[in-house]
Amino acid sequence: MQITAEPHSVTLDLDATALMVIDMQKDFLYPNGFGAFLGNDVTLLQRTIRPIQRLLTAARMRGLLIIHTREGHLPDLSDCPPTKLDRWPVGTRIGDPGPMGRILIRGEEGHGIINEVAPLPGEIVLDKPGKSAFYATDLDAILHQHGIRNLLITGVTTDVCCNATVIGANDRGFNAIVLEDCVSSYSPARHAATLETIKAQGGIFGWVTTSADVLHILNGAIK
Ligand code: TIU
Repeated sequence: MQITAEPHSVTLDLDATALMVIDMQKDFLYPNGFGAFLGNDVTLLQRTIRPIQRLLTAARMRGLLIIHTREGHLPDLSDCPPTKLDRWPVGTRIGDPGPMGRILIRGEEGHGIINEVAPLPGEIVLDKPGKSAFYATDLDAILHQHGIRNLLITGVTTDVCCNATVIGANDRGFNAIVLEDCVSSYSPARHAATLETIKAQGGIFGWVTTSADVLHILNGAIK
């Protein structure tokens, strides 16, 4: 099946396609989370919620593999390199007390996925200690086990964890297809620049499309 995308259309075998919902965590999206505490405008990220909800509904109907990720570390920080702590002021570092529990620590309130796109029982929830969903996780093995070749990329933020995952996917031989209305950044300029880079040079890292284009395909292919 061909899907409309930039820089050119892409063939999408739905049986070899997974939907990735990256880091839709309370600390990044809720007004009382860590992102907002740092002064970011979380409404920029919240605009992804509705289209991701619609996509999840269609993907569940079609039986697509769905993978949710959460960025976070172990409570003793044994999986967090000191270099990821030192460069920020005390009080804003991973593991410090934040508005919704310890910042980016597994099990804390802010680390949880927002209620609006909560995973259903049986869906994969992948905890990752890095920005890329491939770093120090079983993602590569999971995708091979399920015969996945294409990743539909949604979540936050466009420029950080989504981009890192797109680059990791491309290097490992997966097609990354980013849904531009389902990803967002705290910076509209970085969001736009990231999408521009992904689709540059004939699709140097992958493709950019919209949820409407994907829904068109999914809804026409309900089993
Ligand atoms: N998930 C993700 O993108 N983590 C970040 O730290 N993003 C920022 O934009 N800071």
